[in-house]
Amino acid sequence: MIVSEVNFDGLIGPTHNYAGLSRGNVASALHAGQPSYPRQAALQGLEKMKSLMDMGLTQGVFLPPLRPVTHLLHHLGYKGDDKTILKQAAKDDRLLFNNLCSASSMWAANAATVIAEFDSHDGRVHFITANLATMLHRHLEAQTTYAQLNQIFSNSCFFAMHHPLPCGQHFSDEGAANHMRITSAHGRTGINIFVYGEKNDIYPARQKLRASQAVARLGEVKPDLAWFIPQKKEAIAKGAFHNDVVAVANEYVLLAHAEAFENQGEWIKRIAEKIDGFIPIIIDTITLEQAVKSYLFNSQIVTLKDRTMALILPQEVKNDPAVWETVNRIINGNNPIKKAVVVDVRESMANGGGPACLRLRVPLSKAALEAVDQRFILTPKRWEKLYQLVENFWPEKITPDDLVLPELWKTAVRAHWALTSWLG
Ligand code: SUG
Repeated sequence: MIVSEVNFDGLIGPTHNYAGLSRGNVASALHAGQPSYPRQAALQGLEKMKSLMDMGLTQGVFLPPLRPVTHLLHHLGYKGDDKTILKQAAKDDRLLFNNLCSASSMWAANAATVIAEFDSHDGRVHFITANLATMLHRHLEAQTTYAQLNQIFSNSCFFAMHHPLPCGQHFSDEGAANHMRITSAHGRTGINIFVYGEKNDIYPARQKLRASQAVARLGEVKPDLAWFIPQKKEAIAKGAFHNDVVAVANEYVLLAHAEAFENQGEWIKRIAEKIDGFIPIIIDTITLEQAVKSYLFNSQIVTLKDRTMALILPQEVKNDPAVWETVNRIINGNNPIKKAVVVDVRESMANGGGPACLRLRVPLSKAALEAVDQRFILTPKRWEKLYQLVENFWPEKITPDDLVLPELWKTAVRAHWALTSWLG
């Protein structure tokens, strides 16, 4: 059966800003309070999508929910119309207000965990919506993400949709950013590796073991195909708040920092015993700090039509000669990765989101792809329209002071309506 992997990228929303909301995310803390450039951010994301389309890959898109979001304020006892309660919240509690404005749904790797049809008991693709319970601004995404996934993958012959897990410290789940599928080919059975964080005194471990176990159960992953691997504490302490900051897999290739997992050597050995032709590329030529700064491991690895693979890297990998040398060593090494494509996603990177964070990968057979709502699959024409729409409706620049201005909220509403009509 022909199966390919479709990347669904989160379109970066018009309120993209730097509020320093993510403890443990070095870039988010570093850029807190700086001006952001939402239009440029969204165009950078769209250019990345176009690079993949130009390589002959199918590319999907998720649309951002409206921000600032107001339903939480009603829930918290605020009364009045949207403008009134937003003004009041901005005055009363600026931190709460900032959470309402975040455009964090752009990081689609945290939208859900996706289980391929070959690995699940019922032969369907399962989507387990992430609860993102550790951080409020991210948790606010969960319900709209669930609704959007239901809309795009509504055909229940092919797709099974799951609500976010209950919240609370035991069930924090951040989706595909902590899940890797290793398989001899996209269309075959694979091992599902769930990477979780153990108790850590410095930063929160954002993916909990119990959550990963529940995700595997809900996705009906065959028991011998669900493996649970602890993330190295040191990696979390150095800023690897998700596994995809230090490791990425594609089919039978694993690219990982040497300090990504606890007992790494043992796990690699076990994967090699299970997967024919497994190629681990373990990097010890750069430190964890260099990995977190450059986001080398937050690259996308994609399989091209000729079965070679390409690395889609953030331009920051070029800033550090040791990292760039490592990239060249990978490309020239004895493995299928033959091409490095450097993309500019600087606006997202400044909040800790590289190329891989911006997309949710979905392995789809030809029939399953046809069952997807095609309005969310980009064609050159649809891409062009979306690009124009961002140019026309997204604000150029946002400073922290702008965030509380009703004029900005109006701009966000106008952009939202423009997107809705684009969707038809
Ligand atoms: O959850 N940053 C996101 C970045 C998510 C990256 N995703 C993956 N690694 N898959 C986060 O930490 C910062 C928002 C702010 O500070 O304004 C933020 O939420």
